[in-house]
Parts: sequence; structure tokens; C-alpha cells
Amino acid sequence: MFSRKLVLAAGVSLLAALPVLSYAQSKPVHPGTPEEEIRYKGAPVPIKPEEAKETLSPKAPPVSPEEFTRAKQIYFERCAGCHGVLRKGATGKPLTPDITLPKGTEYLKVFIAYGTPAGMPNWQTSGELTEKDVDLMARFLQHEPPQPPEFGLKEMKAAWKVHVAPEKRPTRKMNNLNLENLFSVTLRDAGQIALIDGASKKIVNVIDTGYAVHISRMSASGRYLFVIGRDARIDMIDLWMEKPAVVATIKVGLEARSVETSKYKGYEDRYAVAGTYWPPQFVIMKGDTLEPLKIVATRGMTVGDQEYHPEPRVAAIVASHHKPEFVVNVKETGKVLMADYSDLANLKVTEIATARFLHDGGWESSQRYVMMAANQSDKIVVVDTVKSKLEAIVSVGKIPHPGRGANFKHPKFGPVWATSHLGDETISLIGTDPKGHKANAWKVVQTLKGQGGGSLFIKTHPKSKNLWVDTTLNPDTAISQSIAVYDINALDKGFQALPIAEWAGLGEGAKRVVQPEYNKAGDEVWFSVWSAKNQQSAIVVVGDKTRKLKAVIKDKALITPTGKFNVYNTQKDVY
Ligand code: DHE
Repeated sequence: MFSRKLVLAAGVSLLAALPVLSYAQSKPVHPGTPEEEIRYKGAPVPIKPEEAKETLSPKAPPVSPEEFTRAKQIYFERCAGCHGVLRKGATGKPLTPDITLPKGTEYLKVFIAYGTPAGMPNWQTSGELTEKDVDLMARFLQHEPPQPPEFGLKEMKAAWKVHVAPEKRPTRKMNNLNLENLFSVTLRDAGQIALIDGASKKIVNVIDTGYAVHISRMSASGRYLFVIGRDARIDMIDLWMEKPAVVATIKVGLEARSVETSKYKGYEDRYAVAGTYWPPQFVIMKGDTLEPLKIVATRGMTVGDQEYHPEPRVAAIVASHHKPEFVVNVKETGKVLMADYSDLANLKVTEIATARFLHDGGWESSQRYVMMAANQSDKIVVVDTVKSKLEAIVSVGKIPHPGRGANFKHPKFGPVWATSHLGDETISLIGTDPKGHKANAWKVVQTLKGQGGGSLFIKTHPKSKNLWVDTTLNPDTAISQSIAVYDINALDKGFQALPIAEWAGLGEGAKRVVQPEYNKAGDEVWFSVWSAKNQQSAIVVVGDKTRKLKAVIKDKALITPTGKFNVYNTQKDVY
């Protein structure tokens, strides 16, 4: 296998000899990274090309206005997810003119056409881009990155709508639903969520939300459900209505992934917060109307090298139970921000330097320490939300991706929090009890061997003795379509693999099994069986004790189901 360094040194003259040529296939691939992982990292950025302002660089090769428009579209759809909107680099390498201009057009064309083993797909040999487009992109990349517009209070207010004012909403629950066992299910490519009743497994309502809708979170009281789309649209759903429906909507930027609500005593349901990938900022809103109140920019210096970064995206946000604070992960700078919402006019933000690139995470079982994955550093950072201080940085496997993680009592090491990994087959168990099990605290006390890499989510429940690990992005379909389950009291015995996709009884499709989620009682686990938009998908419900199939939910409306959020577990942070 040749290294990227070698390719850089070899340059264009070696083009014909590059082994990447043999990777030419019908889809973008590169050895070592499955296509799904590339797509996972680089979903299209929903920024309209005409919105991004262009600056022509005199030294760069010419690009006509029509070509510029086309290049921007290609860049936002296929490149920005990895290289960043401003090309400062994220999962992909930086592509700013100081780097691209000295390389020149011919040199850049090689990378775009043939890809690299470091993660760059082979855009031309796969047939995804024509030779002409590759030539265009190589020239385009030598100009200054087009700058998408900012999105401030004025834009947010213009996009903000209260459909039902708080005083017009019910004063008590008007339906017979068991709200605590309701599930909000992401219907990713339909831009909708389905509300599914936990007991009957029937769809209660399908609600239109944002583009490539991403996650749902609950207000502290369990009344309001917040859903965010990748286009930064937030829909706030009132679960007390006869038929739960959207009561307020806002757009808080051009691209986003995270939303959360205030949970500290005295502030229940008072505020909502959302983080955006573009512009790089987060916004605190009124909890009952989504009125935008305070916008905080995340642009600034990175940890370590302390270099300015113009595009530090906001990833996971959790609400502290110990202080009126939101815990905000900033990806590219590697900082956890603790934003104190008790006084918005005199906002205090504690900046905690951790590691890059912060992505997802959740609470350990006492809900004092928050465990966040710095996925490109292969670390879990532990933040003490009582002291608002960094507690520890723990080395784990390759590219940790816990979702919110899994908490359980290890028979030997006491309370642990677990993460699985995108980049390897391991599961790391970290001791989380500095009082009762001091010697084990913030150390990997055990590493389990899983089915393979490509895991996205891991889950258990305080009432369960099982630990469930998906492998959604594993290139082997037998692995991506099944789930590994461990007995918490006999972890050394290894896992049992359950063929979840097969149980769904579907036809053609990728049938990737993704995100275990418990019901309120903790005796059922729900899995999405995720196929393409034009194929049938399903939700498979498994008995936790029996590990046997309990129900399959199939419906025409269940288009690309991915995340599932049980109201009670999401409201109370049970995982
Ligand atoms: Fe997610 C959570 C970002 C792709 C399903 N995802 C998150 C969070 C972030 C994030 C920052 C944490 C939010 C929080 O807790 O506040 N996700 C991203 C991306 O940037 C990425 C890699 C690529 C992209 O362009 O979006 C990405 N995510 C995906 C998918 O392809 C998944 C598997 C399917 C889908 O629906 O798009 C997916 N992400 C999820 C789910 C959660 C999530 C189900 C919530 C897990 C939970 O248990 O809380």
C-alpha cells in the first residue's frame, strides 16, 4: 500500500504507475474505508451555491462565472462535508489556496480523479465526476473558498414562525397516548419524523420536518419534542395536543446537527439551544416559542497549535443537571464550552480545552461527568459539570462513536461507560466512579472484541443485563445487517450476533441495522433496518430478556428510518 506522502512526492509523472488506478470501479471507493463511511462523513452540505460569495484569485487559473457556479455546487454536495465549507480541513485535508496554488492544476487532478488511501474517493475513475469536472474542480480549488452568508438574529427572526401561541395551547394533555413510551423516529430522506406508540407499535402521526432530519430531543417536562434537520430547521412539537403537531418552527443557520433544552432545576422548558455547522455558532431560544435570544460564535483558536479556525462546527450539546449550563462540543477547535444561561445579558462561557474533533457523547450514570468523543484523536474527554472543568482525557480505540454511550455496573470494575468505534472492532469500557472505584476511574478497564469496525451506536438500560452494539457501516453485509449483544455479567464469553435485518423480512436493500433504543420499561430494544429511499425499511423490536424477535414495524411511511428517541429515556437521559 502506498502512502499519501508518497503520492505527494511522486507527483503527476508517476500517475500512470499509481496503484490507485486499479481501484477504478463503479462507485467511489478507497481501500480501508467503506463507501458508507465516506458518505457518512461527507453528506451533502445544504448550502445553495448562489448564496456563497466568490472571490477570484488573480494567480489562479481562470474559471468562468458559469463554471464557478457548477464548481460551488459540486463542492458543497460532495466535498464540504469532509474538507469544510471554507476548506480549512476537517476529516479531509485543508484545501486553501496557500496549499493548492503551489501544487497546480495537473497535480490536483490526480487526487480528485483517483482518490487516496487516506480517505479521498476516486471521483473520476468511479464515474461520479467527468474528466471536465475534475479539471474544473482542480482550477476552482486554487481560488479563495466562496464564503456562504452569515445567519444572524435578523435572518433567524425572518424564518421564525409560531404556529400556535403558548396561550392557545392545551393546558393539559388532550390525548390518550402514553407519552412516556412514545418514540420519535427520524425518517431521514423523507424529511419527516414518525411518532410511534411504544405499546401498540402503531404510527400516531407523521410530521414534516427539515431536510435530512437528524435528531430529536425532549424538553425537561416531557411535553415538547424538538427535531432538527441538516438544513438547521427546528420544529417544536407539542405532545399534549389531541394529535401532536408542530407549534413553532425556526431556521437557525444553513447547516446543523444538534438541539437540546434546559434541564436545570427552575429552568425546565425555559430555553432551547441549537448548534450549527454553518455559520459556526450556537443560539439560545425561548423554550416555548423558539424565539431566538442569544447567538454565540464559535470561531477562534484551536487547542494545541492555537491557530485561528474560521469554521469550528458545533456538534453534540447536552444540558447540565447541576448548573444552568449547556455543554457544547466545538469540533474543529477541540473545545467544550459550558454556556451559563442564567443571565443571557451577561453571558458566561467557560472554555475547556480538550482534543479534536469533538463529536458525540453523553452522561455517565451519576449524570455529573459528561463523556465526549474526540473522534480524530481517538480519545474520550471527561468533563466535570459540577466544577465546570476537564476531569480526564482517556485514550480509546480508533474513531470512537458512542452516540450517547452505554452505562452499566461491571461485575468487577463497578460503574462503567462504554463506547464502540467506527475505525476498529473494539468496545472500550471506562470506569466512571471516582468515589467508589477510584483506581478504575477514567481508565479503560476492559476492551471487548466486537463484530468489526463501522459501529455507530451502543446501548443498554439500567434494568437490562444486555449490551447492544451495532456495526452499521461495516463493509460486510452479514455484519452491517446484524447486531452484537453481550451479557454484562459474562462479558468474557463474547457476543451473540442476531440477524436483525433477516428478521425484518424485507426485499432488496442495504438493510443496515442502526441505533438500538430501549422502550421506557427497559424490556424491549428497537432497531432500525435502514435501506434506500425507494426501498422498504423497517423497525425490528427485540425482547431484551429473551433476545428474540417481538415485532416488526413496516409501513409505507417508514422511509429511511434511522434514529429513534423514546420520550422518557431522552427526557431523563437514560442510557
Ligand atoms: Fe449523526 C447524533 C453529526 C451522520 C444518525 N450526529 C449526531 C450528533 C452529531 C452528529 C453532532 C450529536 C447530536 C447531539 O447529541 O446533540 N452525523 C453527524 C455528522 O456530521 C455526520 C457524520 C455526517 C453528516 O453529514 O451528517 C452524521 N448521523 C449520521 C448518519 O449518517 C446517521 C447514521 C443516519 C442519519 O439519520 O443521518 C446519523 N446521528 C445519528 C443519530 C444520532 C446522531 C441517530 C443521535 C444518537 C443518540 O442516541 O442520541
